[in-house]
Amino acid sequence: MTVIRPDRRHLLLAGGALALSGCDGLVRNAQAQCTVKKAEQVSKRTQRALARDALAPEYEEKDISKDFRANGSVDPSAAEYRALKANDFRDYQLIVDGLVETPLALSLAELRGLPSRTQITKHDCVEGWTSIGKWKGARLSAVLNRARLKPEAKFVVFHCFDALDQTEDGERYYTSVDIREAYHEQTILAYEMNDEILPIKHGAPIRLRLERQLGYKMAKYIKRIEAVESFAHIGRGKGGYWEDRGYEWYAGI
Ligand SMILES: Nc1nc2c(c(=O)[nH]1)N[C@H]1C(S)=C(S)[C@@H](COP(=O)(O)O)O[C@H]1N2
Ligand SMILES: [Mo]
Repeated sequence: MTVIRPDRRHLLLAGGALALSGCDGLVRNAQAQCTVKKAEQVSKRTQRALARDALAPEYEEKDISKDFRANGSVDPSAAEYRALKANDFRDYQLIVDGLVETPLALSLAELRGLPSRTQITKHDCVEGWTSIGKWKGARLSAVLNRARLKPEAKFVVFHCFDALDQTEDGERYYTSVDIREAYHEQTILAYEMNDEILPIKHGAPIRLRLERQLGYKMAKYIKRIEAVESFAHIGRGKGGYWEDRGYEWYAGI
């Protein structure tokens, strides 16, 4: 009986365990090798997936910074924002649109009713300072599940109320993440900081928290979340206000 050696190159090219249906047709010895290879590939893929989805470190109450720094916009002057603020954000609605089956307009009460997460994490700004804070918010995954992303959606873009130059027609802050980051467990739309309603200077009524990237990815004053296939049509096309000015799009810490 001839033992057919599994073609290594073929196995590598197959790229994923699911594509490796070839094991079945092989004689026993080759089948065993094939199965081992399959298991190795699955474990490599799992390791990569775990590294990508790993949780950022979380801290204890005692670690919370006494004076969490505020940065960038700290009190948007846009008329639309000031009007909402004047009424304690009772009329605020988070718009979720773009490549979704069900566009949403969620009130703060609705956001508070969604599955939430609380996390004490370290914020790391590209300018070289860090602060530790406690955040509570709706899981972005819950919001996106409700809106039902279309299969073409690859990124979500956060459109904010503020312009850094504080003029009415100034370019508004925006940034974006891919769907995988959007679904990460620590990606939340925070409405509370240190057990209190999110303060204006930290992004009221809603700011993004994701904990494995730098501060500039964490949009404050979110007005609208847009699911897109590409961000070529937004701003200068690099996926964010600072990204358009030379910062990395993936700002891993
Ligand atoms: N809308 C908006 N979001 C923003 C910014 C901004 O100017 N506008 N600055 C970013 C930067 S550079 C940092 S470090 C954090 C600061 O968040 P904090 O004010 O809560 O510390 O917000 C980020 N998100
Ligand atoms: Mo920052």
